[in-house]
Amino acid sequence: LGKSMKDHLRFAACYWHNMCWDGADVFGQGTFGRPWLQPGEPMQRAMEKADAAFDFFHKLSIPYYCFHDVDVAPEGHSIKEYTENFARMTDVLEAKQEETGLKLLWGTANLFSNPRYAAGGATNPNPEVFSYAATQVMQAMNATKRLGGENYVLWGGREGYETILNTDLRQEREQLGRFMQMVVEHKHKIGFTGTLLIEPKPQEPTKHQYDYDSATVYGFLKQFGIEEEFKMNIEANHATLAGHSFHHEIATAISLGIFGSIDANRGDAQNGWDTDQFPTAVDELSLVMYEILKSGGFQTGGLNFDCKLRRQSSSPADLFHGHIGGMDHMALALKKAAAILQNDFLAEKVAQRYAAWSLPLGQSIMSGKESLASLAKLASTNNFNPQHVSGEQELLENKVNRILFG
Ligand code: ASO
Repeated sequence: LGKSMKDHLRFAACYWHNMCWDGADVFGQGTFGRPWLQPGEPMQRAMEKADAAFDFFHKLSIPYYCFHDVDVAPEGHSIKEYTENFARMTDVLEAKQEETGLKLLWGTANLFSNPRYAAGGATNPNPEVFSYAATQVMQAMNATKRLGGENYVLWGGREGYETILNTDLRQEREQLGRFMQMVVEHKHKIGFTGTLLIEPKPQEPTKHQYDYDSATVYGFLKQFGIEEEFKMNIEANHATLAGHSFHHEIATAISLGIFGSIDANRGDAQNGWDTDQFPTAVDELSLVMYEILKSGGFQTGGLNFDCKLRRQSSSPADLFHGHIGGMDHMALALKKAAAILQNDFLAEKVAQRYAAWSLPLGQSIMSGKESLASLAKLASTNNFNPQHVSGEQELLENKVNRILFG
């Protein structure tokens, strides 16, 4: 593998599902009753939450964590209060990181929970909402830089629309594009050396989300000339909601040169929405790890458990079981991926399949020397009668499955 297992498995736990969610869903109230989620003085509760969070992360021996601005600090009633609270909690996080040795995989801003974002943050018809969103992202980027964060994530939670009848698609895309350009400008202004990550997701929470999947996001980045500035944070469950497999989304992002990091969870076929279950599908995870290993492993990204307990499973001990199980499954997947890579019959078969493209005809086509007419002439002069190239799909699937399940 060229690296130790630990270097490949850059695990992170998230603040939001573990510390901020009480088990509430659209059909029922919270079931978890964590002390720091009870009513009380907001900053006091934020401090208790930070104590519990770092105690939990430390006991898990997980190397990284991730957070949104409003997971760690109370929003307050004004921008001033928001900024002060967040600055105070950034100090707290910094001290706790030093104490525990925990590192920040990425920070981000929540532009989707507050009612002001009901019609989007960057894509909102009101430029004042856009400006509020800009404030939050600037503060969260600054905090991420200060805390030594290795990446900054942008998930466009509410950047989408419910009906085209009241939506100016061109205007909203332009707004989102300008917003992302500002993020890039700010990154360079403050000298943040981490990676900017866009996280695609379709279907939810708005009926149509602009950042539908990897390929859509790539097209969007190209439109605004910022494709060199972003990589992607790919989530298993988001991939399946887009009608893809997790494997497909990772392989697509790698092939486009924009793979960055992972939100690990379980995207099983029965999911009707983003259920954020702990990852346990070893076969899918192995193929994902195979792609990542083959492409050289994680650079600044890692494996963030964007996972939550089921609401009937309120015991804090289950949080440990969920994460430990997730880490075990990922480690097993890494071993299986390494086994596929050793004597890499897949790479060999793929290379054989496309070998003709390195011969004179293939090279001449790809170097731009040919046209439709020149190829038509060549094909008829030489009386081309090409044979079908076998994909050997059954053979390869059986061989891979023997490693995964054998
Ligand atoms: C919560 C979402 C997750 C995303 C995070 C960042 O569940 O997919 O990574 O917010 O905004």
